[in-house]
Amino acid sequence: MIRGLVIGATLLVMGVAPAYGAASKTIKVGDNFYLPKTVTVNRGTTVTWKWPGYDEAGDVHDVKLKTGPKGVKKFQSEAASTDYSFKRKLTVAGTYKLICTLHEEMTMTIKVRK
Ligand SMILES: [Cu+2]
Repeated sequence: MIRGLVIGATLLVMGVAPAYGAASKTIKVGDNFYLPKTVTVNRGTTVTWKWPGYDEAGDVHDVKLKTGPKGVKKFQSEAASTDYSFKRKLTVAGTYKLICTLHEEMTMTIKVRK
């Protein structure tokens, strides 16, 4: 009886493991670049763009979805120079092209796996 409960509990934990291990990826926002510039993630990954802290504050940047997979709503962060972050959970597979609207050379690509 006890043994059965333990196995049941173990299966339950395994069953919820994917949600527990939900992926995340952080992108650094610099002058004038995103790092990394190209990244591949699993579907459902939460991507966080992180602006520098006060000590490393630079120019003002934002991040905007220029083109994405069909059906994905465009998004855009605030424009900020420091102590800011912006996150988006990417649930649709495909290629996401992002740009800083203040610096057209500042681009990045995210590929979301199927
Ligand atoms: Cu910028």
